[in-house]
Amino acid sequence: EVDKAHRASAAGEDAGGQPTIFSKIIARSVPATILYEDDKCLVFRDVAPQAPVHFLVIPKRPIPRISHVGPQDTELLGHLLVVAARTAQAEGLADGYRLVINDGKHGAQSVYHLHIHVLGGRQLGWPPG
Ligand code: IU
Repeated sequence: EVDKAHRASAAGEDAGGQPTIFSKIIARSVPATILYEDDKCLVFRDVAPQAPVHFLVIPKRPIPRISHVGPQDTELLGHLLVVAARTAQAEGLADGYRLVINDGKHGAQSVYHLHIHVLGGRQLGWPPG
């Protein structure tokens, strides 16, 4: 099971063996509004925003989900958080914002390429649904 997940991850594929839409956004074969890019990550606006500002921070290396990470991912995950915070600042979210990572079925994850949601620009409620 672990081997299967690692093979899928290395290939940028979901559980069904298909490349995810986010691999296509990284490859520029599907358009997106890109806010930031470096050698390790890409930041783009969510196509169905749930707040006035809603963008996604994704690693270029296609880790399928947060529950699949290991110690080798520590530096990359830290980088994604720093980029999320810096992009939130650049987007003017001085009054605060929320980071969300959905994992698996109960987490309502729909795209199996790890992504950090950043939502802001309005008062958010708690707890989430
Ligand atoms: P989730 O955490 O896997 O549920 O979030 C996937 C997000 O990806 C969701 O907010 C979608 O609106 C978003 N998204 C996108 O921005 N562009 C796309 O082409 C697709 C999904 I498909």
